[in-house]
Amino acid sequence: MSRKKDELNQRDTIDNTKEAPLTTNQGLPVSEDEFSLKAGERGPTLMEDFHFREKMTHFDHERIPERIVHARGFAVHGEFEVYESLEKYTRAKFLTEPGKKTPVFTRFSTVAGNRGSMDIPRDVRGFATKFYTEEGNFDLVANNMPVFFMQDAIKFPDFVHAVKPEPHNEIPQAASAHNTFWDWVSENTESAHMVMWLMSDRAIPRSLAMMEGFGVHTFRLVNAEGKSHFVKFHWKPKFGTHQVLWDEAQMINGKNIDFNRMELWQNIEKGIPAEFELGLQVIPEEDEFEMEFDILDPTKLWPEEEVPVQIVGKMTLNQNVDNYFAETEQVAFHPGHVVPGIDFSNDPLLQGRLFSYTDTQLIRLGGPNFHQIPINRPVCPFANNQRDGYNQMYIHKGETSYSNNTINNNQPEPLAPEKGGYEHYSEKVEGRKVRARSDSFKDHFSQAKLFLNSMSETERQHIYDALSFELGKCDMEIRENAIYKLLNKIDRDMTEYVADRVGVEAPSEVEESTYSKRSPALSMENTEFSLETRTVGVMLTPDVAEQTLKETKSKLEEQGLQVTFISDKIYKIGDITLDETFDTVHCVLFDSMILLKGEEKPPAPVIENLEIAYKHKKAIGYGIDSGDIFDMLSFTKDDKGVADIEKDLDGFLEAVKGHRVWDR
Ligand code: HDE
Repeated sequence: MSRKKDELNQRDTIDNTKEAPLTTNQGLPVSEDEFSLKAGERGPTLMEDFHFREKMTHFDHERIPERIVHARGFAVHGEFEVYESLEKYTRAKFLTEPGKKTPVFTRFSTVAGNRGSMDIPRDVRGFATKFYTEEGNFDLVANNMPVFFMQDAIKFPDFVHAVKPEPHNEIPQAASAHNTFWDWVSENTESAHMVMWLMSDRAIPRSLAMMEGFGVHTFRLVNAEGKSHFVKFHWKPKFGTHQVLWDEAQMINGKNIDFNRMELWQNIEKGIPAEFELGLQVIPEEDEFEMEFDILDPTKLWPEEEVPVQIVGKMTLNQNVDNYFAETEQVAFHPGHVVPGIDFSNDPLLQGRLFSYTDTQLIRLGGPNFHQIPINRPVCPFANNQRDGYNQMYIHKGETSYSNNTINNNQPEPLAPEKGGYEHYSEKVEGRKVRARSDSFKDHFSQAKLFLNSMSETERQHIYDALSFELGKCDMEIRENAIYKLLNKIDRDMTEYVADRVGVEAPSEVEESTYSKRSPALSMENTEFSLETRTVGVMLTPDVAEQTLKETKSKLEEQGLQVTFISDKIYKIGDITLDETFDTVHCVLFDSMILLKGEEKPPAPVIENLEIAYKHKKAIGYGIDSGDIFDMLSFTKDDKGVADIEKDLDGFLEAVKGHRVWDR
């Protein structure tokens, strides 16, 4: 168990699984909880019923405002360990003491949808981690995309208003496929690079454990000698970075709105953690101006081929929460929660975030003491002269709440930097007060093109299709603007394709970016591939032999696959009870499908499930006696990624491991 979870369990839980009398909040045992106090059996309820009043009042106040962005989230406890000391870069203790396990809490989220929206809209994913270090909390408040929509925080409210459901009718939920989003990005072309990411398969992740994480901004690491390096933070998932198809995502959202969160929850309950390695891209301070873009610009990434990602540690997420509201909903992240040895850059987006996050908690969590909520509390001691306020949970002892004082020997007292006190990096800054943006931020299109250049053929096609879907949902004027002002500045081929699909005449002038570099690391096809946590839905007829089922299951499970037996109703074959029916699951919820059939005709949904799995490029396996099913299907046994699991199990497994059979 992670130490934070240990601490929560020791100090802050009420265990309702243990036998205990039902009481009011004042501790008074209650003798009746089903009938309110009335004047006569059929008479009015009495004001004096304090139990009814308390129960109802508490219920009436159960909700807090959801996050303005990242409302839908799912969080997990775990731990982080650095591989080797990073003392050459930073004095942060959790990054310089290999062997030390730092408790962490990671919240994954979608951005635009509300708390009850679906798990796989086309959207950015939040990936926020709180490290409970001995020097205080460090929050790495990251996303699964390495750049952002704008270069200056002052535009964030405009952008969020544009992407959220439209204000007059609250439509659409959790989607960027509407007029106001496309209007905004067309008029604010600094978003071009991020729009490419949003239209890519990164926006529809197969699993929360199959996403990269990026700190987006340039931060600083400062070592004990005071030397500073610029740094970008990365998370690299052990299982690789993988997606679902857009058509599949739309079906999953209907069949199981909780698809991503349920998978993570269930895997952790089964003892399969989600693992991510921490990576750093580092640029020494003296090389600040060596890149072909401004490293303070949050719409630019540092190509990994130019600035390699050094893998420095591992995060293991292995414990589910005990209570969603207390932990996942009340956790408060802030990019300004840093520890000695980690500092900021002047990225104007980061600078604005440093204000916004505390401000938002004040309304969301109801006052300035949200750091005292168990999930937000540091695991190290904390003391200062801040007092009182809503929801004060501590009894501060002593007469002084000010410094300097003599009465209390001036305690608590600042600590010198050599002893661990935080010291801001003493960067030299000068300039006139201006509302302006540096010329070095003006190139909006080169990296949008870099991203497109780096895609595989399939990934590029998916971007074209996503654009055709999204713009197809907009009014004609908006489509034209997006094509003329945004797409045409990035890539001509993309512009012509999308213009044709959405009924817009392609611009006569070719204005595409001529940027020709590629960064292979940006393609999801150059990532890890693993069978671990992959799922297979095995469809059955009742006359399949028990032995066949057992053997198939154990062969697949040996490889790390998770097997679900499906048929038209729940029945037993020998001592095996089937897991699911076609009423409860569908092929879109699995990575691969197998048909095991005897003499009996398979249930009708088998054909639909096989056809859709094939369309979604999934591995398809069939057992002995299942060969005649192909007479009823639009594809054949010889198609790619279709395998007889008796004779060619390896072929089937290879197709599952490859994630999808793109060249089918
Ligand atoms: Fe956030 N963002 N953001 N953001 N953000 C919030 O804080 C904001 C940005 C990110 O699981 C809010 O507590 C501004 C970039 C994550 O609780 C709010 C700007 C990145 C989460 C806020 C940005 C992020 C948030 C809403 C532009 C990637 C969810 C609730 C200047 C590096 C954290 C809250 C969680 C949440 C403001 C841009 C990541 C309103 C003003 C860039 C993962 O404070």
